[in-house]
Amino acid sequence: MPYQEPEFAPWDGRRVPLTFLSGYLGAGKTTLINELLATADRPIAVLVNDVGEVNIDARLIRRRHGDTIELTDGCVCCSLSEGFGAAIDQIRGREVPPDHVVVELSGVADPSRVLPWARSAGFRLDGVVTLVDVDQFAERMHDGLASHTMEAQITAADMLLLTKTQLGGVEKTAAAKLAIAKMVPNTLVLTEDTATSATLLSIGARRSDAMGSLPEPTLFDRHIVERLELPNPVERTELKRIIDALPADVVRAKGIGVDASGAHWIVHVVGARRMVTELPAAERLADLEDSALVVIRLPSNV
Ligand SMILES: Nc1nc2c(ncn2[C@@H]2O[C@H](COP(=O)(O)OP(=O)(O)O)[C@@H](O)[C@H]2O)c(=O)[nH]1
Ligand SMILES: [Mg+2]
Ligand SMILES: [Zn+2]
Repeated sequence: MPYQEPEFAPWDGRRVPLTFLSGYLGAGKTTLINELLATADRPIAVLVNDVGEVNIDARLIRRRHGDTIELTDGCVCCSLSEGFGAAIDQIRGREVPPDHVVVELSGVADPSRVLPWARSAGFRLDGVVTLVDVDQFAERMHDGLASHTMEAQITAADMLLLTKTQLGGVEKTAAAKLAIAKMVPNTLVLTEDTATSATLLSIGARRSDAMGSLPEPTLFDRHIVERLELPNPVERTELKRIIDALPADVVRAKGIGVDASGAHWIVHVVGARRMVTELPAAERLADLEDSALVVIRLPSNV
């Protein structure tokens, strides 16, 4: 059933600003949200969309931030529009609105396809912030599918944030800046050291205020999402061996493994960078009923 806009305006007509955080797989969206929340001095509701069936991001954010709603098992721009509508309804039903809503879009989402949600009754679009991982940028832009996705994300942005500039180094950062300036010469580009939560969350984008029509649910993106079961328990060295053996067409993988001593190991694969780090004991997930990796690949014949 298509989404039905409510007839009433909640909160005496006040509209809560909503920010979309976009950016390709592994760009640093969840990390940024955790940083924003750590310094936030006002109530922020967070919606996290993850393409895999295990929404690790939402679980990790919720550990620190109670007001987190997860949108799992599909990309909101392709297939999950009803889930998004339900989440928005849930917030709209509150007596006291949050000060701001931040939506982490999936790494394969085209933000322009979800913009109408930000103009739904009770909300207004503050802006689209797209993160660009300068360490991965050049390599991903050489792939037809990934570059198509990244271009859509960059073009839709009101503000761009370059991430991993230290990891990528001066040359990759400069090359990414140059390519982006050619693509979107009028869009403000920030780096981690120039961005603050105030700049990211008060863009005040001037776009049409009408709700507009939602696009038909279609598969915008053809990344392949798979689930790889992990042994349980699994030792750190074994996890490292498993991710090092992943094929080269894997652009992103993540998951949490638990070893025999009960330690939680979080796995991050972003392109060729493959990491296993220990989750602080305070952030362990009591509800971690299964340990699996979400593995995202590019189809080979694009
Ligand atoms: N060096 C570096 N690593 C980062 C930065 N931001 C994120 N990461 C790492 O990149 C990986 C993916 O980050 P995440 O926030 O999960 O990306 P998301 O998929 O866009 O939500 C994790 O291993 C992060 O620790 C950054 O600014 N610098
Ligand atoms: Mg994330
Ligand atoms: Zn999508």
